[in-house]
Amino acid sequence: MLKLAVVGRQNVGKSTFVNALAEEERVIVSEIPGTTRDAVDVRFEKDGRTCVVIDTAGVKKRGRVQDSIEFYSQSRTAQAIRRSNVSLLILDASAEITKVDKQIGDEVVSQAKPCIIVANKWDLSGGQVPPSAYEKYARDRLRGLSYAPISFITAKEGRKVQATIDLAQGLHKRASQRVGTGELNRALETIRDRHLPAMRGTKAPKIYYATQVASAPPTFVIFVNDPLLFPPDYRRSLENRFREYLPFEELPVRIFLRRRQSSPRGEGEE
Ligand SMILES: Nc1nc2c(ncn2[C@@H]2O[C@H](COP(=O)(O)OP(=O)(O)OP(=O)(O)O)[C@@H](O)[C@H]2O)c(=O)[nH]1
Ligand SMILES: [Mg+2]
Repeated sequence: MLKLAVVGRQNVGKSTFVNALAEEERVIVSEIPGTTRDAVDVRFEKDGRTCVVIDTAGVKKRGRVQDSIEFYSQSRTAQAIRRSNVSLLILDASAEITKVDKQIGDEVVSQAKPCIIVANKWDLSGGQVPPSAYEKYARDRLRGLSYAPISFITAKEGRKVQATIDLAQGLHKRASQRVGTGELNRALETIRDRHLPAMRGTKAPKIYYATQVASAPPTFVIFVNDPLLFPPDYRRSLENRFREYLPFEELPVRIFLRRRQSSPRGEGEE
């Protein structure tokens, strides 16, 4: 079942989005920041399928002394993300992307959740801002979420709301799938042949084979001669290659490197 966490800072239009989705007024919307006080599960049927959307209280900018309401909304947001299978990070496209937006994005990344960056209030741009320019800006600000697709919506008019849900449904479905060992290791061979990390000292890094150990998020173990020969930036690039060469485009993937003396399948040997 699709379970969406609708997260973001105050007043960006989260509750408006939830109502547009449910096609009725299920939660309170107002121009006053801090309208939603607690996370609520809104359950509805879509195309004969049950779907749950978690509307959350907007996260407020952190004060110098954090008050209990701020702390509460942050931890409730983290909790909603945990309970979801896809998170929707709602942004107000007519305003700057702030530190709070980034913090919430980082929470999504650390939980390795499929995510859509939702640029809401697109009507207010009045056709002046090309989507590609906004996307560039958002990607620059939300570095960790590089895997997440962006959707431009006007929740108030229900525009692109359905398309966003269809996208979420697709992400959820693909995040739950497993690839066969054959396909996985063919992709790994290509990656290994094209992009090996540079040699460190005298020892050459070697990649033997991989196995998928979990889905949602897709999680892999790659057996190598020595994990220490694979620096963090190479590990990140491996994640990008996995998205590129396997059907995990636009999804978070987790990769663990594990030591193995040599490949039992005889691969990766000179
Ligand atoms: N122009 C425009 N205004 C919007 C849009 N979506 C929401 N709004 C307005 O933005 C204000 C805040 O909307 P809410 O849905 O209450 O925002 P929220 O994110 O749930 O806010 P909190 O619950 O306080 O965190 C309201 O005045 C909405 O009418 C949109 O697509 N375009
Ligand atoms: Mg709200």
